[in-house]
Amino acid sequence: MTVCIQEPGLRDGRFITFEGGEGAGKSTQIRLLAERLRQGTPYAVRGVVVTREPGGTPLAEKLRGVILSGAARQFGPLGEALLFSAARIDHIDRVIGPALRRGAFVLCDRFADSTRAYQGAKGGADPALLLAMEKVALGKLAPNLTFILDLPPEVGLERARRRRGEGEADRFEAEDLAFHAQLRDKFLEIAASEPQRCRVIDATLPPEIVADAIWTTVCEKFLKAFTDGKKWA
Ligand code: T5A
Repeated sequence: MTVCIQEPGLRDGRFITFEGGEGAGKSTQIRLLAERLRQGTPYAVRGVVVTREPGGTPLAEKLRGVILSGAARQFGPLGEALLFSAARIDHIDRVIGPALRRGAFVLCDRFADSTRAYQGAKGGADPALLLAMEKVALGKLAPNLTFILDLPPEVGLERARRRRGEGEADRFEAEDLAFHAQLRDKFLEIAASEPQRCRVIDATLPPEIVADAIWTTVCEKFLKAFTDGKKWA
């Protein structure tokens, strides 16, 4: 199963994850970045794969349904973390690993940092156990870049509430404000502890401004040689 980012076949692929609290704008930003990457960068040819967690494969999407319905809540945070990890292993095996080997750009809506933050929040699962589980699930795979879309939890929850209208809050949206405030702290802690990998983006700004900040970082990190030789709109 283990995917090794140092394998020659994986060298050209790029794995970018988007993290943050509820309603932070991850899906919106992934859509905008994918559009830009598909418009004439080398990745228009190599492929831009948009995917999400929990989910991304038929089996992982089934687990998503179970987890977000709240049916697995009785297992506790560690049990839920095991389910997220099982879904992640399938996702890496069937979608992320093969796409990176093809040299594609993989944009993933949430990944392992969400397990660290959500299942570790508010006296949840032991962080050391979560990290051990992460090592088992990921092997040597790690995102090349992680955007942490940061905003006050009240703002994100209100966006999520407005979007779902009359629909019910899911398993995690329904947690109290203290839980969501801890999530924000945990994501910022992860960013501070891994500054090479993580970029914190102010997600309260309008979507186009957030998209420009993300694009600038992606160009600097991955498209420098290409942008230097070409004029970009
Ligand atoms: N989870 C997940 C775990 O507990 N552990 C794990 O290991 C993993 C992988 C997934 C849930 O599972 C949990 C975390 C989550 O609770 P989900 O439905 O995928 O559930 O939930 P989210 O990932 O939180 O996705 P959302 O769809 O709620 O939020 P997004 O994708 O961050 O936000 P987006 O782009 O859909 O935007 C939300 C609304 O805000 C507007 C959009 O138009 C939309 O209406 N918006 C903005 N408004 C103003 N300014 C901006 N800059 C805006 N950007 C977007």
